[in-house]
Amino acid sequence: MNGTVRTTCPYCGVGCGVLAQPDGTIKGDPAHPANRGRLCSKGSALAETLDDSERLLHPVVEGTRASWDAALNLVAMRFRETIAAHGPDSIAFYVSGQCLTEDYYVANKLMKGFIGSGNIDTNSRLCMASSVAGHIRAFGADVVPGVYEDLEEAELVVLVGSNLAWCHPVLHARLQAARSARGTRVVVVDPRGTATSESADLHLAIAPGADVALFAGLLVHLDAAAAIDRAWVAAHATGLDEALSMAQETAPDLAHVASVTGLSPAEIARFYEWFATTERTVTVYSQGVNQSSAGTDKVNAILNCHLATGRIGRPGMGPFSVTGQPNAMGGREVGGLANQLAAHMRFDRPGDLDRVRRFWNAPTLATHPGLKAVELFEAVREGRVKALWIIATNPADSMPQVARVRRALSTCPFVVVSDCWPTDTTALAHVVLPAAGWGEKDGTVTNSERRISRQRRFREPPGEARPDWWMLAEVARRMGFADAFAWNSPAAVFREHATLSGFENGGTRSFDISALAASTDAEYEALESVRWPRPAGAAGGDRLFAHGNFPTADGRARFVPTRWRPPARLPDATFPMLLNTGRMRDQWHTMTRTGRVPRLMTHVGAPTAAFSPQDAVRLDVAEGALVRLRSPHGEAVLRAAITPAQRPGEVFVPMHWTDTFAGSGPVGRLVSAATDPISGQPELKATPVRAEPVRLQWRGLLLHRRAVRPEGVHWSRVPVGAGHVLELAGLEPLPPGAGLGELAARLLDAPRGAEWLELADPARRAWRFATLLAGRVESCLFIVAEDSSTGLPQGASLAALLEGTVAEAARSGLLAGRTTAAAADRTICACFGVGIATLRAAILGRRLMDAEAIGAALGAGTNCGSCLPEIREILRDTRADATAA
Ligand SMILES: Nc1nc2c(c(=O)[nH]1)N[C@H]1C(S)=C(S)[C@@H](COP(=O)(O)OP(=O)(O)OC[C@H]3O[C@@H](n4cnc5c(=O)[nH]c(N)nc54)[C@H](O)[C@@H]3O)O[C@H]1N2
Ligand SMILES: Nc1nc2c(c(=O)[nH]1)N[C@H]1C(S)=C(S)[C@@H](COP(=O)(O)OP(=O)(O)OC[C@H]3O[C@@H](n4cnc5c(=O)[nH]c(N)nc54)[C@H](O)[C@@H]3O)O[C@H]1N2
Ligand code: SF4
Ligand SMILES: [Mo]
Repeated sequence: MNGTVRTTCPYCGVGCGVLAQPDGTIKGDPAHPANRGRLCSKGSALAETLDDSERLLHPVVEGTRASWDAALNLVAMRFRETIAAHGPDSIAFYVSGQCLTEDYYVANKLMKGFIGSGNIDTNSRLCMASSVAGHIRAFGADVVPGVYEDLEEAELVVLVGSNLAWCHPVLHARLQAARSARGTRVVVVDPRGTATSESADLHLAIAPGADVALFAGLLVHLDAAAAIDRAWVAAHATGLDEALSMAQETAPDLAHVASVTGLSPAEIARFYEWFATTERTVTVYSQGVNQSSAGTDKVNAILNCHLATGRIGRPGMGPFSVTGQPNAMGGREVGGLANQLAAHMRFDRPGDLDRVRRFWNAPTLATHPGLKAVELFEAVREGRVKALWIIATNPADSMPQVARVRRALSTCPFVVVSDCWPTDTTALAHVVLPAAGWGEKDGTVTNSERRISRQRRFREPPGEARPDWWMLAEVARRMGFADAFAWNSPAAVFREHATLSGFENGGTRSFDISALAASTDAEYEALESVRWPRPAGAAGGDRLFAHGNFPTADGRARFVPTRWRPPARLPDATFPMLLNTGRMRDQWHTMTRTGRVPRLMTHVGAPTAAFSPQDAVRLDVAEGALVRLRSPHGEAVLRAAITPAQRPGEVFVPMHWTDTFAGSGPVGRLVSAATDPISGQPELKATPVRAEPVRLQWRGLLLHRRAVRPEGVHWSRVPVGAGHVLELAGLEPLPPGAGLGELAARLLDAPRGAEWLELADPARRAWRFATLLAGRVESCLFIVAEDSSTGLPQGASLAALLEGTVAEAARSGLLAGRTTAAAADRTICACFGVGIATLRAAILGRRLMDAEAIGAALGAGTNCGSCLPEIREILRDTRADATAA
């Protein structure tokens, strides 16, 4: 397509504007208010994800390619039959915060309005549900009152359960820029030390799950310090007394809060004092708050403190739930959660059901909420739900207790999955529908600050891939609902969605974008990003609630009494440690896109289990050693990473790796499915586990053209130029004699007729193998026994072996020589591709004294800045080494 196309990043909820340029490159949109030209490492690498080689290209039914017509007819027929035999609640959709608003609107309308069940839930249940529930309890609606500028205008920013530097990097960069300009104080509340806490003024390494106690204690302190804004509260809120007396019960004094949170009274007092005395305070919170069996109470404990001080909706102050996915917010607007209706209307509010029914002309509107994600997959497993459509999410990896979820999927009579790539979920589907992905479809997304931006198409979808809204509407038509699903473009869907938001609204619902309801196709195409609310005929898009006007019956906000309780499952003698899970800087969820980009795999290339040094000693594991983690739900073998950033008794494993990328599989194998009683959000950050060392017998490195998944060894893989490099770790002793050749043959998995090269060095307990086809390397294997006196080559240095052909004469050298190539340079700054060795050399060689000097010399850290904490650490270590030498 011609010209530069303005679109929006498909990853996190910051919602950065992106320019797709005609030469195929991607850069930040300087005119977009969310990022003003900046992008993080993931956004900067978007062009590298636009590779069609592994995409799903055609509908597939029971493993066989099918036409769209046949596949859609089958889906519609099976749904109709299932409804006829078992009723509407025997069908469910499981969708995603990565659907565009238009996709989401159509899915919700089909399920709630026309199939007539509430059974549509979304991966936002694992992500934002506690914030949604907390907002509704306090404000009467799911509204984030603040805007991004607040982080720049604040004097104190409190980050609770948020690793902003890695998970919302561009927003973090905006905060850091404001800090250098005006000295904003930053407090981080997180059990772990993170890239975010590294630069904070105060890091409260709180005991897992203790946030309610911390914020209840803060409410008590605000009262004692006379920091409560009594006039504002009297005018705009109710329930302070009840909330305060519950707070006094659950967090009576500093000593008590200290004992529950594991923090010192002095650090708690410092935080309380800063909060009480700083009017311009923003509290940002994310998954450390939401993904908890007390998630909703954590949210309300925070909101209580902002309501008490009247610090809401004014510049530089407010509670700020930052959304994870690019369209987490949009999904909440259309009613994508099982307990919402549509356009912020509710099952439990008089009049809403009738209103939606009339607007949609829906014969069989659902009258009660449907199943929430964890319950939903349980219902599938128990056979109550008999047909399921999964769209833009990978629950076989991302749900807790994934073994149960996979069992549910494999026993469900009819599973449809729409995705762009093959995943562990598509592997369990009866019908796989190829979805058009980012850059291939049109629609809108809403970011954390309620800003609606266009995603625009700039390339052709590969094969027969089609947008999700189209598939849904086609199935609806084939089920007999043609009139209600007659749109011919996403613009038409958007107009209906915008119209519904204003329908009989009259100021009762905050979510109102009726000003956009009459957008022509051309206006939709050109739509500049806008923040809601945008009611027809009125200004909008500002902060909300500064002057009350909450969307409750009496216009007042509610304080919610919250009592601290520990995580649902606590460590015991069998499972003595607590497993925490979360994100890494350069990976996105189950890695279907970022795991295919070599440079995004160089920051962290394999999953690890992070332990405190104390636990490492207790467990007798060294850095890089193998450990087995067990929970009541499953087990996994991982490499240990030892870091003082971990609290003793806790272990952290990233959520990203799946069976596609590592032998350990998804951490969801271990994670428990205990949920918050109000939001239904699972406790993904606190599962009791047991860790034990695993003796390593041999180590290996496998270079392969194909994405093989070896069995019987521990492995993880990274993509390199024309293939993959796998790190192997053998848990069984190396077999003697011919057994070793058999092991090698199994791992090398060579095509028929391949040439076999072998170089054994039994004295040093090292072996090398290669297979070639027509002079081209197919696979190489390097094995050293644990007691070997030699090492393995660097994985990255092997990539070149897959390029070109190897001449006859050079074949012996293939195994002997090339393997000692330069050590791989672990990437620190992904934006400019600067590695640790380059940084160290420059720090010493050019006498660079601070991060600014490094930025000026190498560019490193000057784009998104999310590597700055690591650059500062490397600077400190390198200079310390130099001084010591
Ligand atoms: N690089 C990257 N960025 C992403 C994503 C990604 O996959 N990769 N995903 C996006 C999505 S969907 C989401 S939801 C966001 C998530 O963004 P974040 O919520 O910032 O990310 P997490 O790493 O899941 O969790 C944040 C922190 O919560 C802490 N935590 C654990 N238990 C507790 C507790 O009891 N109390 C407190 N206070 N903290 C606790 C963890 O130690 C962790 O550091 O990131 C978005 N951005
Ligand atoms: N243990 C643990 N588990 C977690 C979390 C955690 O912190 N710890 N975090 C939870 C959270 S907050 C989240 S948000 C979830 C995320 O979990 P998932 O939603 O399962 O993760 P993704 O890998 O983002 O899956 C999105 C899928 O949609 C596909 N896709 C991309 N674009 C499109 C499109 O346009 N159409 C279609 N049809 N498909 C598309 C991708 O290829 C991918 O397979 O994980 C949750 N699970
Ligand atoms: S911060 Fe990074 S991942 Fe998030 S929207 Fe911006 S570029 Fe995309
Ligand atoms: Mo999320």
